[in-house]
Amino acid sequence: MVQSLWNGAWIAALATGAVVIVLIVWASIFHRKRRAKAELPPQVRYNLPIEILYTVIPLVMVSVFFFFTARDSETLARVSGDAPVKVKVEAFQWSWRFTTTYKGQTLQPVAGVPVHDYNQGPQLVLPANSKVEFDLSTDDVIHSFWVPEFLFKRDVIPGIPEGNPGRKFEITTLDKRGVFAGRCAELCGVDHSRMLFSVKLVPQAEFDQYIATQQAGSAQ
Ligand SMILES: [Cu+2]
Repeated sequence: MVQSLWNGAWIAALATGAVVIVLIVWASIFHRKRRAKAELPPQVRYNLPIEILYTVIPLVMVSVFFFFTARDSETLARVSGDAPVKVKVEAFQWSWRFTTTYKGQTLQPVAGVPVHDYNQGPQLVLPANSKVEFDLSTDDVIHSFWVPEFLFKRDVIPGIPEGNPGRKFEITTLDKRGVFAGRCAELCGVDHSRMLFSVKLVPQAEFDQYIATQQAGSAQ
């Protein structure tokens, strides 16, 4: 959905740009000032039909953009509440703490420190092709949770109380395995660029195994 919104916005912007450029070129070639004539060309001031056209066309264009953006962001912001995996994301200067809850079990948090390479940052393990609900919070400044491969980004804003729907979002993870880079996308201080993490997507069976080993580890 994000990809098609992005593509559609580019096509619309390029089409608008093409029309504008063609009109500019056409006007500058065919409506140059004639050397022999010094008088003003015909004026279109107070020409009601043309002024209505100038107003209506941009309004229609903006409305179309707005319609698709509002429609898609409404869908993207929806949280069903029935995601099997829930992740509490705590952003801080300058890393992340992830606490995963799965089937009623909450794992030990995974926390990181500022690093130069996302592979060294804290790693969030998630099942592939599964619904995951995120709850974002921070105690210091505004951060932004961003996994570029997910085509989704959400600001982490301090001061939003727990349970507020504005902290939550839900995605269905990609249907492939791999380790994907994650970063903070809001300039949040001196080590902002080192606020890196990774998301590892694994098949469901491997995720269950991971949960089991984590629980065994935390029980000792
Ligand atoms: Cu940050």
